[in-house]
Amino acid sequence: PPVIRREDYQPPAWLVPEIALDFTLGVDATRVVSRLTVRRNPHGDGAALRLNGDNIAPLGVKVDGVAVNDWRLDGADLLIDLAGDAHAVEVETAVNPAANSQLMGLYASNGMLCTQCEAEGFRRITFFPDRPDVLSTYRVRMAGDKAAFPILLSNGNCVAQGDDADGTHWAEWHDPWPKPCYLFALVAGDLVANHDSFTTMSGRKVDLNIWVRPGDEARTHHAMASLKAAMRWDEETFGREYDLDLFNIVAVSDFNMGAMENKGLNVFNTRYVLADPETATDADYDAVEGVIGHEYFHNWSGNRVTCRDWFQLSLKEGFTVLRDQLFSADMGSEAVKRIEDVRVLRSAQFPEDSGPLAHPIRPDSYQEISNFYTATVYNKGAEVIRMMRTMAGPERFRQGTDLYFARHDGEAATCEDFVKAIEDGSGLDLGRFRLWYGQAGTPQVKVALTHAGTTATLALSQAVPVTPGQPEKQPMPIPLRVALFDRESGRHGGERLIVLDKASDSFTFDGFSAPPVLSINRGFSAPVSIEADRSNADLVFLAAHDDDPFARYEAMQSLVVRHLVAAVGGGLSPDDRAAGRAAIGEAFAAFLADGALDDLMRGELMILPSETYLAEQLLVADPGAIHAEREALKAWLGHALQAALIALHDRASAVPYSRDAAARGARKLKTQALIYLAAGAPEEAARRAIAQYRAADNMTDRQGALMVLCGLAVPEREEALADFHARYHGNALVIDKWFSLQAGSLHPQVLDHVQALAGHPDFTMHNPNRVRALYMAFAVNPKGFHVADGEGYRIIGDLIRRLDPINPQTAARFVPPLGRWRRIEPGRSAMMRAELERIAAAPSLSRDVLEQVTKSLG
Ligand code: DPP
Ligand code: ZN
Repeated sequence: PPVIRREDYQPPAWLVPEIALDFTLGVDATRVVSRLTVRRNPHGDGAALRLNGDNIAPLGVKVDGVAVNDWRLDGADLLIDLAGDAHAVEVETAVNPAANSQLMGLYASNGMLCTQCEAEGFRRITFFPDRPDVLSTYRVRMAGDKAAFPILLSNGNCVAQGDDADGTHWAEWHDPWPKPCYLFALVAGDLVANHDSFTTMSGRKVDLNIWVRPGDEARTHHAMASLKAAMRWDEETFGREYDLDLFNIVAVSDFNMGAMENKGLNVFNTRYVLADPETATDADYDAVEGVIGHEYFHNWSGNRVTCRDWFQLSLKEGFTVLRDQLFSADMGSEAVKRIEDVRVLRSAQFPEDSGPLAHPIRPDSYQEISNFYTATVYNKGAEVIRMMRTMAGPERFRQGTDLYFARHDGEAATCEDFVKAIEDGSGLDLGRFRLWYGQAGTPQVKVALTHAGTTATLALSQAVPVTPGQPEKQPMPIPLRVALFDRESGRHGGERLIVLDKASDSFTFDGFSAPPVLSINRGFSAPVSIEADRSNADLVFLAAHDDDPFARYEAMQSLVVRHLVAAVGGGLSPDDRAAGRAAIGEAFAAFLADGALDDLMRGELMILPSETYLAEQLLVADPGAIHAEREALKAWLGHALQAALIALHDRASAVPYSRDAAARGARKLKTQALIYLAAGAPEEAARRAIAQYRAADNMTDRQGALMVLCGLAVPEREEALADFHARYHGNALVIDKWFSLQAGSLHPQVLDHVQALAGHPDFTMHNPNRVRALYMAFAVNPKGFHVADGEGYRIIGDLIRRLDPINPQTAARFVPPLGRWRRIEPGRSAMMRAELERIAAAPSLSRDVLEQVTKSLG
């Protein structure tokens, strides 16, 4: 497949200021007539009009009202030579939505029609310059059977509608805001809405609708509350007001992504809309709030200012992820949100950055753009912008974003435009900081603190690792929030922001008569990994005393990482092992008992570093050893702290259900306590888990109990699984949980379970949520995926080959776990590699899978 390069960017030869689309809807056949007003771009190269297509044929082409046949096809694209500088071009196509299993373009989902166009789906509907720097105003007419499609929606405002005598009806929509075609959307189906409204800061009333299948209305209230909160928050925090009189959200159960920010008509995966206490966990509620915010915030960061080309994807995604993170932090606990975001970064992005698919947040090339909707572009992209905000401070950062929106409103911009606007607006010098956009790899920062007289000296050095295609790296500016604690008082004299912008540097701190305790990268101010030589005693001190909640969590994590990495390496004497466990146990007991901590934060501190993150610490990891050592530590803690954990579980179980922070914290603790008890006192855990399951009046408690039972070989496991399936039969999102909990479990027979579930009548390869529920849960379950005989790799390899012809975009997402082979011990490594080779040898792979497999082997 051809490689697309950022440096080859050329402005479009033709612009399309207006498009009128006319749809005659049918589930098996939809006809599309597209009328384009095209104008030669004075900055273009004078070439023919290139209209991209994918899997469609031109049924008729007219230029200025006259049928022509001197068009030609270049691959899947339609080329038309045009003599003048402005023309009207009309093209007719037909598509079969029911046969569209890729879920890109126009497709059918449970009898309803809907679209997904980002990144390159519009070309599967009609011929068009499918690139984000071609912006048009849209007029959309659609007509179809009124019984099958009572609701007809598109972007912007509905300007006319009517019934025809033959049982069909039609609607016309107009979107006044010019947009690239990836933001086009159409939905037709039997839907009901939760209606509400929002009054903007300038007093305009906006109608809000959340459209779902009949019966699901009662589960839309949290999404609606989140939407209104997001609209208000964006006004208050970024000065951004909504710009249409109508905002529609539609929930669809067959969807590749989480959701899509189409102008005025967001289309959502049902899992990020539907929530009630009986069917959604607290984490699900948080995810709904976050994704509703994310897509809404795109209205400015993405839609009003869009991307020039797909290499600039992080321009809208990194920025919008940062915006949704700040929103969620303001809605709930800032400390817990930060910890959760870092946990995601470390378990999803760090491995990407150190593997064969590593790429900068602004990639230089791609074969299939769908493969670049990554944790790097999204989450590291957000971290990079967060660093600018940390260096500028929130007020000056806001001046930068105000300037960015003012300067580029209505444009297709670049990452460089963004950085320049932040630079000009905030007064920061971001010269070398731009390296963060171009260099892949997680910087490693080495830290040493020395003390002499009354001065403490912090010596820092950085190295950015080699990544594919980038053998040489330059040092980058790394902002680090630092505090030095006095050991006696347990306090520090103020935090300092230092910026390490060279390969190495040192910083001095005066006024310390004794060596202080170092707290560094507080709040995770930079997305780097820190190597600091700190004693267990210092880490225990910070875990108990640090006033930065992230640093407190981090001290606990470091204590555990250091212990487990040494244990896995075989370098722990029995005495060292006992001392390491004692230090961890001491820190654990201290925060379990700390009356000043809220329970949400306490629950966070209880979560051990993931096996993926532990593997990241090693050049070559043995997943079996990591799993065994981590489980052994859990068991030791569960046993040593049994009484405290039981008391915690009892206390938390007495708190009645509510959505407030205290009750959510109690629910989090219940599950965490059971996790440790399951490892250290399995019979006690099984008794408590089944009791919690039976008494549950909410999904958080029920799922937590079932998760723990799933990992235990006890009869209560089958009872609870059968009850859960019967109770929620027909509720797709909850049945997804039933699959995930089994595939992600610690049960010794997890492989057999996964193979049996693949043949379950509720399993289908055609629903991405269900595929991910079973197979992604399994692929990220080290116990199953890395089973020593390689069967886990075969399961994922087979899945990729079977799913690829159906849904290549989703299939390609399963390649990265196998792509880790270089960093895994030799026995497993060879089997992972062999599995990739088996996939590569399959006939006719999609571009999506081929790119990922080739790069993973390369
Ligand atoms: N819908 C995806 C997102 O919002 C892609 N834009 O991130
Ligand atoms: Zn997004």
